[in-house]
Amino acid sequence: FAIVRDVGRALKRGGLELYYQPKVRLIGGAHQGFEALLRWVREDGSVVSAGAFEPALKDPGLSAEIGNFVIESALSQAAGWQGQGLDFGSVAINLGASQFRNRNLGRAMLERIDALGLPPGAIEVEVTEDVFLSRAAGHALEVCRELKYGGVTIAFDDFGTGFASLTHLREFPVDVLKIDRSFISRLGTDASTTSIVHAVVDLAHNLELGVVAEGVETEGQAQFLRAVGCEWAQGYLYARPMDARAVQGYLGTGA
Ligand code: G
Ligand code: G
Ligand code: MN
Ligand code: NA
Repeated sequence: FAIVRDVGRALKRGGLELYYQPKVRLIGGAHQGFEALLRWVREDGSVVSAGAFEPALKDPGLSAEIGNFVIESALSQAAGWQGQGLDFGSVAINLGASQFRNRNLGRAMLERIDALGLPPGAIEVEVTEDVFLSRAAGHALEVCRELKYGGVTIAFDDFGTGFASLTHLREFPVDVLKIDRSFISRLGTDASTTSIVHAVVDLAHNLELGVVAEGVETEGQAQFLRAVGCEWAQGYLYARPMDARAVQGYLGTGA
C-alpha cells in the first residue's frame, strides 16, 4: 500500500501526532480522562484519522514502531501535563493486536510509567477483540494481566462488534467496557439496539466493570444512557479529539 509507505515516512519526519478526546461523566459532565487517538498531520496541514491509515497500523514492518511512538508520546504527554499541574484525569492508549507479539510490552510500559513518575492508575490501555484472534493472543492475556497487576486500567474497546465478546470477558482481566459507537448511533431508531445497549450496561455492572458509551452525538442518546445507568461517555456531543495544545485550554477553562 502506498499509504503504508507514506505513513512510515511521516513517522520518521515527525508527522504523526496524538489527539486527545475527553471522556466525561454522563451525570454532571465532570471530566474523567482522555483517549489518545493517532493522527497523520500532512505537510499541507490536513489531518488524517487513524481509521484512514489502518493498513499502516497493522503492517508487520511498521506497527511496532508506530505502537512504540504512540505509547511514548502518550506517556510523556501525561507526564508533561502532570508537571504543569493540569488535572488531566487519565490517558487511554489504544494497543493493536500486533503489538502483543512483544511479550515484554507490559513490563516496558510499567517501567516507563514509573520512570516518568506517573501514577499507573492514570494510564489505561484499550484493546479490541482482534487480539484474541491473533497469533499473539497468549501474550495479550499475559501483558494485560501484568499491566492490570501494575495498576493500569484495561478497557475492552468496540465492545459488541466482535463475535466472541462474552467468552473473552470471562478470562480477560478487563476493568471497563466501551460500547461501540455503531450501537450508540442507532439508539432510539430500533428496539433491538436499544435493548442491547441496556443489556450491556447491566452486564458491565453485574461484572463490576465500568462502562463507557462511545460516539455520543446527541442529547437524546445521553438521556437514554443516563436512564439505563451508563456512567461515562465520549463523543462529539462533549468534545472532538483535540491536539495537545487545545487540551491545555480545555482543562484550564474548568472542564
Ligand atoms: O480516531 P479515529 O477515527 O481515526 O480512529 C479509528 C480507529 O483507529 C479506532 O478504532 C481507533 O481505536 C484506532 N486508533 C486510533 N488511534 C490509534 C492508535 O494509536 N493505535 C491503534 N492501534 N489504533 C488506534
Ligand atoms: O474504536 P475507537 O473507539 O478507538 O474509535 C474512536 C473513533 O471514533 C475515533 O476515530 C474518533 O475520532 C471517533 N469518534 C469519537 N467520537 C465520535 C462521535 O461522536 N461520532 C463519530 N462519528 N465518531 C466519533
Ligand atoms: Mn479506542
Ligand atoms: Na478501536
